[in-house]
Amino acid sequence: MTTSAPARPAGASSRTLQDFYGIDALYTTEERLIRDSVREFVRGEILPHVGEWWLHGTFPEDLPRRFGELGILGVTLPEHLGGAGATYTAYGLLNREIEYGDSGMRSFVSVQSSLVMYPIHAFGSDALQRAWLPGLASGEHIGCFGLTEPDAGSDPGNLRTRCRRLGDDWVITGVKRWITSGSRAHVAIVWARDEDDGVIRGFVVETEREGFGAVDIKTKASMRASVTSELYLDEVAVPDANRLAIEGLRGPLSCLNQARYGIAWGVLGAGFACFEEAVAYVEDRPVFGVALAGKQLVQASLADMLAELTKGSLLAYHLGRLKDAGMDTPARVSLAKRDNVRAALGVARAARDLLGGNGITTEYGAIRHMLNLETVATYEGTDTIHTLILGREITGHNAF
Ligand code: TGC
Ligand code: FAD
Repeated sequence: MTTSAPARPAGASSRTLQDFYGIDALYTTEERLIRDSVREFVRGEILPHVGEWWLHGTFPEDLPRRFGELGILGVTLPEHLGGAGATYTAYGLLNREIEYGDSGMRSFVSVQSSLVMYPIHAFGSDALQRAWLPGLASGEHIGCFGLTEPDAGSDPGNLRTRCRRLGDDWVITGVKRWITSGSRAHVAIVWARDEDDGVIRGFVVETEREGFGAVDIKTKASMRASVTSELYLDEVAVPDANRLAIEGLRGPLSCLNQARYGIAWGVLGAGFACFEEAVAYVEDRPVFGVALAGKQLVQASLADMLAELTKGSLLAYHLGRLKDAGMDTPARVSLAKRDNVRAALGVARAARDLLGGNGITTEYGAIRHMLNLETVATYEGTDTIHTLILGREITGHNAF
C-alpha cells in the first residue's frame, strides 16, 4: 500500500474573502471598471516599490501625473472640468484600491480630489474652476489644504492665521502645520480669520506668490511615502477673485465630509492587504510541527479580521449609496470614518502579530500599514472627535 501526503487544504480565494457578502454584484459596470483599472495599476506600479519608498521616506514624484492619466483625480466632477462624472461609490472603491497599496498614496488622492478640487468646484468662481480644475485633474498641478495650525488641530475654530482686506486684495499671514503635499503644491486652499469681523474665509493661494513658504516634516514614523509640510504665509497678497464663496467653519468642514467619506473606504484596502498577507503567511509558517493556519487561536484571529472587514465593507457600500442619493449626513460619515479606521487598525495590528519577527520588517506590508493607520486615526478628526460628534448627535449636548 502506498501512502501519499494528504492534500493541502484549500482555503477560500482572496477574491472570495474580499467580497464575503457578495457586494460586488451591486456595483455598476462603470464602478467595477474604475475599480479594476486602479487595482491593476496599484498591483503593477505601486506594490512592487512601496516598501522601499516608505523606508526611505520618498514620495514618487511621477505619481500625480500617473493618477491623472488613469483619470481618477476629481473623478466625481463633471467631464468638462477634467472629472469623469463618476459616482461617489466609484470614488470610494478607488480609494480602497489605492490604500491597498499605501495610505500615503491614498492621502495624495484624497487631498487633491476632496480637499482641493471639491472646494474650488463647490465655492470657486467659474474663472477659478477653469483655471485650476483641468490641471489638478491631469496631475500637472498639485494642491494642498491648509486648515490645521501648530495650536489648532481638533479645534480649527481657534485658527490664528489672519486675513485683511487691502483694496482689491486680501493679505494673509500665519502658519499651517501637517499639510499633505504642502511643499509640492502649486496651489493651496488656505483658511484664515478676517481681522475685521472674525469670520473664517477660504482662499485659493498660488504657492509661487511672494511670502509663501513650505518646509517638510522629516521625522515621521508614519505616512513616510507621503509629503507632509509646514506652510508659512508672510503677508501673502491674493486678489479678491481668489476668495471662496463660503464663510465660517462650515466651509472647511464641508470639505472634510468629502475626505472623511473617502477614508472610510480607503482604510478597508489597507485592512484587506494585511489580512491577505496574514492568511498567506500562516499557511506557510510551520510552528510546533504544523502550519500556523491549523491553530485554533490563529483561526480565531483571522475570523475576527474577516468579520471586521466585511462589516466595514457593508458600511462603506451603504454610505456610498446614501452619498450618491445626497443622504450622507456629517454624523453618518463620522461613524464610518471612526469605525472603519478602528477596524483596519485592529486588523493591521493582529496581522503584524501573526507575522512574528518578520512582521516588523518592511519586506511585509503589515507594519507599514499599521503605522500609516495611526495617522489615519488622527487626521480628518481623531477617533475621539468623531466619538464626540456622535455623542452630540445622540444627546444634543456639545461635549467637545
Ligand atoms: P460647530 O459649532 O460644530 O460648527 C461650526 C459651523 O460648522 C458647521 N459644521 C459643519 N458643516 C459641514 N460639515 C460638517 N461636518 C460640519 N460640522 C459642523 C456647523 O453647522 C456650524 O455652521 P454655522 O453656519 O452654524 O456656523 O464647530 P466646533 O468649533 O464646535 O467644532 C466642531 C468639530 C470639533 C466637530 C470640528 O471642529 C471638527 O471636525 N474638528 C476636527 C478637525 C479636523 O478634522 N481637521 C482635519 C484637517 S484636514 C486633514 O486632516 C487632512 S488629512 C488629508 C489626507 O492626507 O488625507
Ligand atoms: P490635538 O487636537 O492637539 O489632539 C491631541 C489629542 O487630544 C488627541 O488624542 C485628540 O483626540 C484629543 N482631544 C482633542 N480634543 C479633545 C476633547 N474635546 N476631549 C478629549 N480629547 C480631545 N491638516 C490639514 O489641515 N491639512 C492636511 O493636509 C493634513 N494632513 C495631515 C497629514 C498627516 C500625516 C498628519 C499627522 C496630520 C495631517 N493634518 C492635516 C492635521 C490633522 O488633521 C490633525 O493632526 C488632527 O486634526 C489632530 O490635530 P492635532 O494634531 O493638533 O491634535
